Amino acid sequence: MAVLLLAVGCGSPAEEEDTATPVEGAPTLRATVGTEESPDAFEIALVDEDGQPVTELPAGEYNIEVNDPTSVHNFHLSGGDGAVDEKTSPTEKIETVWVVTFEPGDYRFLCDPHPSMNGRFTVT
Ligand SMILES: [Cu+2]
Repeated sequence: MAVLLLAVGCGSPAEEEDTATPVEGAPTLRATVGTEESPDAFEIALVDEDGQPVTELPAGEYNIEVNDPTSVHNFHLSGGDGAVDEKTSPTEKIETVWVVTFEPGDYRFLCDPHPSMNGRFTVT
């Protein structure tokens, strides 16, 4: 049985089975739930490299740095008619990287236990 460890304040994060190797040259997005000050805050966000909320993206491959520092929320990203469906666990605190290929279409992200925490964007 795999034991998942979250390294806190440590230079070498534990390797997670579902942590992908970031693709060089692919844009990086950041997916977060909660806030730095308050991990349990009812906030969810997907931002680009400049920290701007994602509303529209060109299709292609992306690295998504996921930060889910809370055991009450999760981050669930899906869309593109099934092109992408990735999520963290609501009960698990995790930092991970997803490598996804966005096909044109509508996408949304939400917290499954609190679906009013959500956002959407379009890939063209
Ligand atoms: Cu939630």
